[in-house]
Amino acid sequence: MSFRYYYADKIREKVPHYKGTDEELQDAIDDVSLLYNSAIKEVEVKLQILSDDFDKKHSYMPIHHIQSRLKTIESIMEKAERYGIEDPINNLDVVRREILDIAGIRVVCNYEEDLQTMSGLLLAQEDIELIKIKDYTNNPKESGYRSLHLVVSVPVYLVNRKKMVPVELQFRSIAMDAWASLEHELRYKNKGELSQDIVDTLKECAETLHKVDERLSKVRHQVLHDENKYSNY
Ligand code: 0O2
Repeated sequence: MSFRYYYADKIREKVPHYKGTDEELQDAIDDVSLLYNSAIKEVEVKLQILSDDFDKKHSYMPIHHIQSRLKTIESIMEKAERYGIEDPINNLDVVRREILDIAGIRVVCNYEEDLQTMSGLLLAQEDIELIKIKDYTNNPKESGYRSLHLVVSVPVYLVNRKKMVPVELQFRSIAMDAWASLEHELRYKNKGELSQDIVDTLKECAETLHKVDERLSKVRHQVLHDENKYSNY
């Protein structure tokens, strides 16, 4: 993943209020990109190592796949304005303090119970600091969405300094990931507006998938002849 993919002259028209030169704007953007991309890499490696060790110890990999993304500068500015940050492009320090999902990682696990296992293992690491947790696994959102959201702070070591950088992690089951992608696309295609009928149907689908997740988990334990094999983590 390259960190130098924004170019100040191209985004200048999107942030006309920036007070510095093009070089300063490019520098500021590169700084943000380098830090947040590095933080994503650090956390991805940690998760990969945990998954590999899990496989070695239990012949089982809890993580199905991992996706990551860096918010675009336009999306960061849009969110900053929504958060009421004044003149965000000239106040990037405030933006970085307030917007905690500039770096985002989605951890898609095989079974719902793996969300707690993997998030717990990550949080137990001494250089990981928990900033925020939103647990929608047992308390789904109105839409039916279930996931475990964490914001953690991770150290990034640069040439002459260490920076703690926030990363948002979304832990989801495969079933909920499929639902969330489709629901997000439908909402996006319809500019966020869906009829009550559709909203209700999507919620029912989410509930059905949650029941399927629970059943699959039971089947897994029956097959393994073990009620709570990984609960010690
Ligand atoms: P993207 O590009 O997916 O990241 P906050 O971000 O904290 O200001 P909120 O809504 O309180 O706002 O945060 P929350 O609940 O942690 O949710 C943020 C992200 O979770 C969203 O990011 C989605 O990725 C996902 N999400 C939350 N609710 C739903 C839902 O009902 N359906 C789907 N499909 N996804 C959801 P963004 O902001 O959409 O952008």
